[in-house]
Amino acid sequence: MAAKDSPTRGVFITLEGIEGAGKSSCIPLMKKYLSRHQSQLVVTREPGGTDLAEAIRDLVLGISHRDTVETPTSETEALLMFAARAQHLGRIIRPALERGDWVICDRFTDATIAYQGGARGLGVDKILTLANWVHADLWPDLTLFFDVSVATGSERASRRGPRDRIERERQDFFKDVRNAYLELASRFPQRIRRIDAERSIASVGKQVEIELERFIAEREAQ
Ligand code: Z5A
Repeated sequence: MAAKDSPTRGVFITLEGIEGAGKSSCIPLMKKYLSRHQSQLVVTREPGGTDLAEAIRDLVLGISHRDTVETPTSETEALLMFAARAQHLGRIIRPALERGDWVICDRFTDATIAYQGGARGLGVDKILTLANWVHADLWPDLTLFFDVSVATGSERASRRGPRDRIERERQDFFKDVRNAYLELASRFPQRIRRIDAERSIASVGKQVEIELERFIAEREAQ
């Protein structure tokens, strides 16, 4: 089922939140729900989604070279996120949407606005300049923002094993990230839907289904 205003374009859904918010845990449920409405689903993530973008992910998160690579400056971090994004858009996201597929992407430019623009202090304008260069014509149709307190997110993330370079940031950093997301959600209430991710997995899943149902009904009514 493609957008009515553009019969061949698919739908672009993104997931956002601080670390440990529970985004990734909801993807199987989303796939199951959306497959009732759309058979062609592409599930992907950022930074990453292609071999080159995954290599950039390893570099920027300090995964394979944890102790050997120098720490990127905030500007370098933002530019690497957009280098990975440009590749991901060109090789995976745009071709999928052009085929009419629906794309679920774990993080996108809202994450750069929240992490590098907000918490790293680069400001929203610099991030939007890069976004306008790389994807001025393409923003998500729907963003689910999984909102949890920093304490809950951190406790959940700690269950998963070793933390990457960004996950090892101080608690205040994640408070700034969360505040930036809350501001984005209040600025774009139509696109960004807040999920109360403090609740149980089952309850979060229910809220996600309600938001997807609402989104699909709104599209069909257009
Ligand atoms: N980053 C950036 O800085 N700029 C950018 O532009 C982009 C990214 C795109 C990697 O992202 C890092 O890159 C990320 C932001 C930065 N760093 N941080 N922080 P990522 O999305 O790949 O990694 P992540 O944010 O660290 O994902 P995450 O911690 O895996 O979060 P999650 O997917 O939201 O959580 P989860 O894996 O679904 O759940 C975590 C644990 O909690 C797991 O054990 C679950 O079973 C449990 N869980 C989940 N939901 C619940 C509920 N409701 N109740 C109880 N337990 C739960």
